[in-house]
Amino acid sequence: AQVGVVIVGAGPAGLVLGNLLLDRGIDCVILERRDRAAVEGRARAGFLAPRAVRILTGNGLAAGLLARGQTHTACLFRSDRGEFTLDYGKLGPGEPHTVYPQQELVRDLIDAYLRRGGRIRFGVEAEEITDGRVRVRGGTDVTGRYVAGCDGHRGIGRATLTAHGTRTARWDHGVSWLAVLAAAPPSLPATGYALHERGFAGHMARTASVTRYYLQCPRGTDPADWSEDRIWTELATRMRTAEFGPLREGAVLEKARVDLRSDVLESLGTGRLWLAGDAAGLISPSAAKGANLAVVQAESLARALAEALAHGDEAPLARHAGACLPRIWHAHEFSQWMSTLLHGPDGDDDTARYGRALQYARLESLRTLRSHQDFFAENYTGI
Ligand code: RFL
Repeated sequence: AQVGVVIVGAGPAGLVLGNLLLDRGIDCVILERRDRAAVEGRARAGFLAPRAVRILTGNGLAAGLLARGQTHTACLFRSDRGEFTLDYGKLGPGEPHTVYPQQELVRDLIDAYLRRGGRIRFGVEAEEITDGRVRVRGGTDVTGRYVAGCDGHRGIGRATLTAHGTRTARWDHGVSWLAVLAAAPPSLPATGYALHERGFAGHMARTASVTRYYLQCPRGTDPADWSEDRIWTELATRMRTAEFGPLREGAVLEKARVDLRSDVLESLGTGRLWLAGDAAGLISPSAAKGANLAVVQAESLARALAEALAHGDEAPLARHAGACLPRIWHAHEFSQWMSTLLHGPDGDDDTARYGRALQYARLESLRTLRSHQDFFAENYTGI
């Protein structure tokens, strides 16, 4: 039997979409390649923007994050010129982030979806999407009036659209980060961005006992080459602990290399296949927008699919794409801005010196000019 919407992927995008479709009385099924424990254990994002929090709250999906999430309103920048804190919660629109680990959000969204009577099939991999039909590896096809590709950047949703001619706009930031998850309480009361001649280092809270750190590293770096000792020594150097005080160290729970790349599809879907989240575009993690864009797009797609199904008319989906793409590009523009603030060019030729001097000029504007601080706050917390 045909369902209203087959959702491929149980990440933040697919799960928000599934919950919102059920609330609108639309029959759907989620197909997820991994098992439930793997999906619920995958630590990635942590910073939720006010708009994403409002969407989750407004749809009854925020009990966990409101109870256990932490409010963050400040970030600090360190360099060889000293340190300053930006209270972004008091600048621009004056809004905070809510820090809540992505895997906990995913857990909450799965619980909520099942409580609403939703169907989700774990360990089921979509292999091919043709019109509304999803071919499943080793199983029976699942057919929907629509298919929502929420299966991330390497998923079949994106591959299907691009195979049919949808083009991509792409940028390689040319840098990588070693993303470290440490069993250690945060070392700073704020998100920390350290500029250093050895490369960027970042500090982001997750919970009272877990902190994420980032170390800029060369492309091709093998995380296995980074022992705990080497990680903490390098973090101490780049975060200038000799000057500003020690980090609170702990066991390294995970280390992975993230190559900073961004891309956006020129269209979010066509006909019966529509994408949301990382499937529709990858955004470099420099401004922590990925999970937020996933939530915002899923909410918009849910409304559009509901209208399209009610009226048998695809115009709402075109309007959804028309409204979302400029938002996605706005987030990319700020992420790009952040990336050039955090990463100076390598080398010591004229061009590298020019790039690094601009990086410091940008940092100085952020330290001293209220207009730049307001710009930062508005874009840092905005979607
Ligand atoms: P996800 O979360 O990748 O979920 C896609 C799901 O689809 C499944 N799947 C399939 N299922 C069935 N059949 C197939 N053929 C399938 N192919 C794939 C996968 O198993 C998976 O469960 O995508 P979604 O929902 O679009 O969500 C996107 C976010 O996960 C992502 O943008 C963020 O995690 C990015 N990100 C951050 N975003 C933020 O907003 N704030 C942050 O602080 C932040 N920090 C981060 C991040 C990403 C990171 N990594 C690992 C790249 C930190 C890191 C280190």
